[in-house]
Amino acid sequence: MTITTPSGTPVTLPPGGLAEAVDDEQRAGLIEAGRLLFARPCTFFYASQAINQLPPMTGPEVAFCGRSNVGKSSLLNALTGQKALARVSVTPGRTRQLNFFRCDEGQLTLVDMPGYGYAKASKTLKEDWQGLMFDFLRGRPTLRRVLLLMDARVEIKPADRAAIELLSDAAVAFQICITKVDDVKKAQLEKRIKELEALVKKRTAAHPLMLVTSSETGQGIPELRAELAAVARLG
Ligand SMILES: Nc1nc2c(ncn2[C@@H]2O[C@H](COP(=O)(O)OP(=O)(O)OP(=O)(O)O)[C@@H](O)[C@H]2O)c(=O)[nH]1
Ligand SMILES: [Mg+2]
Repeated sequence: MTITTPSGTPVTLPPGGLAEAVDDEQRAGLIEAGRLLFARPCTFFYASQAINQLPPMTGPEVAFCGRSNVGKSSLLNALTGQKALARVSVTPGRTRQLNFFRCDEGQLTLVDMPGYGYAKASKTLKEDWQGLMFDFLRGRPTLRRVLLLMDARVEIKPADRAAIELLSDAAVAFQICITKVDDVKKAQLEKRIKELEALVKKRTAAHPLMLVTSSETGQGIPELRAELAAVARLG
C-alpha cells in the first residue's frame, strides 16, 4: 500500500506500523495514513451488555482496555477529535458496557471497554462487566489488537499484571499505551516505561512499540492514529 506524504513523496507503508518504519518517509506516510483515517467520521453504533449480544463481525476491531479511570474513553475522544463521543468519568467505573464505534465507514471498529480493578463496585456488578470484558477479549476473532492502557501516574497494579497474563495466555495481540503523561515528570515517565518494558519483554503477544500519550495535550495521538491505520489496512 502506498500513500503520498504531505511533502508530496509517495511511500510504501510497512504493514507492521511504526515499529517497522525504516526511515522518516515511511514514518511520515504512516502518520499521514492515521491522520486521514481519523479525519473521516467515527460514530457510536452499538452497546453491548452481554456476550451473546455483540454486533456482527464486519471488519478489524481494536479494543481499549485498562484499569478503571485510566483514560480509555478520553483517549477515544482525543483520537477522533470528538469531545463527547465516549463518556468520560468524573467517578471511576463509568463505562459499564462494551461501546462500539465505527470509523471511516467500517474500515476500523473501536471498542470502549469497562475498566477493571474498580474497588468500590459491588461484587456482582464487577463480575458482570469484568466477565463481559474478559469474555470479549478471549473470543472475538475480528479483534486485531488490544490497547492496554496504563496510567503514567499510577504504579502497575496486580490487576494490570493479571490483564497482561490473560492476553498473553489467550494469544491476543496487545500494545501498551501509557496515558496521562502530561501529569508526570520526565524521570517518573522513564521509570514507568522501563518497568513496563521489563513486564512485557518476554511476551510474544505484546507489540514491540509502546505508545506514550496524553489526551489533554495530544501527545502521542498522531502515532496512535498511525498504528490504528496500519491495523485497519491489514483488514
Ligand atoms: N491529566 C490528564 N487526565 C486525564 C487524561 N485522560 C483522562 N484523564 C482524566 O481521567 C479521568 C478518567 O477518564 P476516563 O476517560 O473516563 O477513563 P476510563 O478509563 O474511560 O474510565 P472508566 O470508564 O470508568 O473505566 C477523567 O477525570 C479524565 O479527565 C490525560 O491525558 N491527562
Ligand atoms: Mg470509560
